[in-house]
Amino acid sequence: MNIKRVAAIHDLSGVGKCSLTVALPVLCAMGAEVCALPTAVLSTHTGGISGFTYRDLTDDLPRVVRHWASLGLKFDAVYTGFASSAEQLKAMRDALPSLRSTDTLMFIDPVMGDAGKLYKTYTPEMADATRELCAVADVITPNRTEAALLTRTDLTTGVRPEAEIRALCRKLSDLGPRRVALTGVETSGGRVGAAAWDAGTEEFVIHSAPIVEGAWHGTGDLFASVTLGALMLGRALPEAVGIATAFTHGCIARTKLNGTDPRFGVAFECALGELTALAASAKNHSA
Ligand code: PXL
Repeated sequence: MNIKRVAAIHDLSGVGKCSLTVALPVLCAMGAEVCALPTAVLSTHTGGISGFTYRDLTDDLPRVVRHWASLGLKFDAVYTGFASSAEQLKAMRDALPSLRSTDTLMFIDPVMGDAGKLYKTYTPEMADATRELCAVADVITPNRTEAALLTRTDLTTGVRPEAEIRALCRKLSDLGPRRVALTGVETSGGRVGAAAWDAGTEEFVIHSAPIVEGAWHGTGDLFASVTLGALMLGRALPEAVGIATAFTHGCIARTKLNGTDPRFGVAFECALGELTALAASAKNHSA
């Protein structure tokens, strides 16, 4: 079986499971080869933890990409997330032609902020550069805050009419990507989940699970990584979003039960076998 290769361009935060420390195990469990290109190295992520160390790797990105290109490497997906600078986001865009072939999936998680605020190290210039990067994406996975920033609309919260969520997804796909997975979508009955929108087919679905009160760090990265893994196993976006929503909810619920500090990420490790089983069943179907 042909192993899919992903270029994962995110930060490496040593503590506080997010970004590469989530993307690597999740995508490997789903049968992909992950080539990591760190955008920064931090002692911890920046959400709710002070005193973190931060090494900006903006200068390294073009050099790594040049070396990879010189080796003739091609990627089935390019997966980007948390960046260090507007310059680095522009460099990601410039790097794409040498990383992609005609059928490479450009999967862009426009990481910028949450709960109505930019992350500590993000600037308005970085938000503009992220919007420009989304123009070359096939799939984007913003949360509600990031969707508002990308579309330059006001953030709305709580349960919203389905027509409003669909219109927001359409605005996001108007920026360039044909497919959108929008997270943090609340539905009635105390549920939250994600919408999947395909501007090509106009298909729109919302998958949700019960809300578990709390601020669950790294769950956007977990959701995006599982969604990408499922797409690479041949699932369509609506199904991939359903898988990622259920998996993310399971990890959050387990973390709540465990009672660990939510700033340090959710308990996903013991559930990686579920993702491997999914990959094994895809392999059996295609065998
Ligand atoms: O999960 C998003 C994220 C990724 N990387 C770093 C972060 C955050 C959110 O706070 O700080 C370094």
